[in-house]
Amino acid sequence: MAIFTLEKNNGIALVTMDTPDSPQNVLSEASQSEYESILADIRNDNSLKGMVFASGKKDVFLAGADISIFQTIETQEQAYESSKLLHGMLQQVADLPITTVAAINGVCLGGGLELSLVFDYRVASDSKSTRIGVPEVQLGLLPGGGGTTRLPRVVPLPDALDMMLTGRQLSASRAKKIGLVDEVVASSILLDVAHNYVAKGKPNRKSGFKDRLMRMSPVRQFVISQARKKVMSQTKGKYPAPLKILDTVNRGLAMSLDKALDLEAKGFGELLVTPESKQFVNIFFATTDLKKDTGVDSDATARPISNVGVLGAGLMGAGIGYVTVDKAKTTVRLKDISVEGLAKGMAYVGKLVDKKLNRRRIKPHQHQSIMARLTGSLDYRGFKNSDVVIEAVFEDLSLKQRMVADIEALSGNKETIFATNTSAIPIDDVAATAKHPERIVGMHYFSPVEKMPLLEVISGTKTADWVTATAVELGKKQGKTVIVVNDGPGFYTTRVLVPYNMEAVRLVLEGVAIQEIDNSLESFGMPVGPIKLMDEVGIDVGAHIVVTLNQAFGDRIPLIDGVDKVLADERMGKKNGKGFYDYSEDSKGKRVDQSIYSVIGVENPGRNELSRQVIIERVLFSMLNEAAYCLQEGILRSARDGDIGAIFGLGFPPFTGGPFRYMDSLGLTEVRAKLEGLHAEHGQRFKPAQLILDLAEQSKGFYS
Ligand code: 3H9
Repeated sequence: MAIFTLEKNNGIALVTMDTPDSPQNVLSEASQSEYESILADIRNDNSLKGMVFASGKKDVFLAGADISIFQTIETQEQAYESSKLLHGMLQQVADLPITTVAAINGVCLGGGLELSLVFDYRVASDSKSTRIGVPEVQLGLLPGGGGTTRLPRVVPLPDALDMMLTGRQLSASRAKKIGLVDEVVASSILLDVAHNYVAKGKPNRKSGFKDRLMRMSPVRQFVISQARKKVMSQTKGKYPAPLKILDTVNRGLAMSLDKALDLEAKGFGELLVTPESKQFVNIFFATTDLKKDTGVDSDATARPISNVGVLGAGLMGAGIGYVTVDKAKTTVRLKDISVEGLAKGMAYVGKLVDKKLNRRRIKPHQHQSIMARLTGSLDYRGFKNSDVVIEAVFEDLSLKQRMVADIEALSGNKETIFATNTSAIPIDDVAATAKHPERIVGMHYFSPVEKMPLLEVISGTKTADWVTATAVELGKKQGKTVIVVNDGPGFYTTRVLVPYNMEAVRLVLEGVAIQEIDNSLESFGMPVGPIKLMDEVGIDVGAHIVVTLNQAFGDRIPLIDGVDKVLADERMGKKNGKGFYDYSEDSKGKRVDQSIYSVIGVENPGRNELSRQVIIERVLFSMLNEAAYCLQEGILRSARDGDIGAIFGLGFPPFTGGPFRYMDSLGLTEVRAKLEGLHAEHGQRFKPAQLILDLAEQSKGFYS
């Protein structure tokens, strides 16, 4: 079956792209020859006065170039050629003497937008699925199908840069506002309107004075340098793609279109072979895989969910409530023990929905229906019909167990799932007193829930597969990337964080300056350093988990007396304004609180001037080794889940591909040697996971 169909009517050619047996349209080798023969047909038909290009798919216009091809490209030259090839294909439309119109309905990304840029007109549907953007930067690439060249010639430079540097996807109305599309219409009339555009003939697009000024050297240089500053502060120069985009746009705007396209192809070639881009592509396919993963190995499926109960209206509970009413579009009953707590939680949800309205992401009637899905209560009224109840209360085992009993008593014959949102309490412990332990599951959300992309679902020893699958499905509907892990102290994300944080505290006790430790890990690519992170998460929370892990793993995760001293000084971190950092008005957490050193008995802080390399190795390898233990013990189902969990849950630098991909890139022999060295010098806590030793022995990696 063909990818493209061509119909001619009244002098207008309608080209429809509809890749058979695929949910997506992508530009691939398979589509190239068909595309060229259709264009040759159009070119040679003198009776035609126009061409309309549309998609036959309901929610997709064109998702860009086929990303899987990038995995087969080995050299810069091959990548350069693939960009040139696409340029050539698109130029054939640009060169047509007839009027051309792209009718955009559904996602129009990367090469999809680049294709539409060579058309005389772009008309888009107002459908929610119409999202227009150049997400190449998220693959460590630049838009190599004419994006860096044509986009800043079509829309104002700051808008073009914003799109290219963030990969932001615009709604049709936003695209219209910046001049990226000519008109936005209902999808039912999209094709008719597109056909009408042919009568307008070729447009005479002269850019306005402001746009021309923007492209002139001094103004352009200023805009670019401001953007570069922002990129550097956000990425610390760790990501080659945004910097290459800026350089290519800057130089390209001073060139003819042809020369600029060639420069773009060179930049694309350089980026595609970087290790960073390879890892981003791996992440793309890992997250795509996870979208299809039910989370269980059996063929158990998720049950439908209409009502969700949330226990506890604090920041966590309210956040869970919000993503459930907004994204999952499911009714939520939110319960708290105090009127104030409940009111605060409901207001929190309200504020987030208001924000969407104010930003015109939703219409007033949608605001109303989202809010109508949320009700609150101080008792269990309304919980009887819950399909899933998620508790988001304190980390207190007996409180959680009491809630399980309450819900079991209420639900009668209904098989209500009880999901516990805990970061470390084993699910089997919560289920220990339950009548139906098979209906207990862990759903570990990250704070703030509305922003953090990960959900770690924890399957207890007795959790039924349908329960795990339902929790996974609910998480996906809430917009989360979901990994499923097996039960154990700290599960996966918390467990790997503990040795990482503790090693950092140990360095402080050895006299290394706190700021230097945090700077070192940030220079590796972590979003915040480990000590700062402890302040953010709550030192009390961290300290509690260390004890749990120490009980489970003994010498491998030893206790540190420094943490007790911090707590004894009533320092819980950011939440009570006292921690390792100074939260006074003039510092606001930016500076280390120097008094912390005497609290933990460190004299002459900073006396130990370890190199960044040594600091990074000690702290990082604590995490890497623990991640390997989690895979070895079956806490993790796969290295893929470990990578995605660490990147989306802990901010592990995405350009490394995650802890497992990173270890693979170092080579397991190297990882083993490092760990053995650390083990010999610092003792049991660096004892290498057997899995690392085995893989190194077999000259294998986690993925190979
Ligand atoms: C580019 O265009 C470079 C040019 O500038 C220059 C070139 C020289 N390629 O995510 P889903 C597959 S770079 C290959 O579950 P959704 C996906 O793997 C490209 N495959 O659906 C999956 O396959 P499978 C710039 C792709 O509805 C299936 O489609 N474009 C591509 O949740 C369903 O995907 C992008 O970065 C692709 N381009 O989300 C867009 N796109 O079923 C990347 C999708 O076998 N794509 N697939 O596992 C996306 O963001 C989302 O997939 C999309 C749909 C929003 C389109």
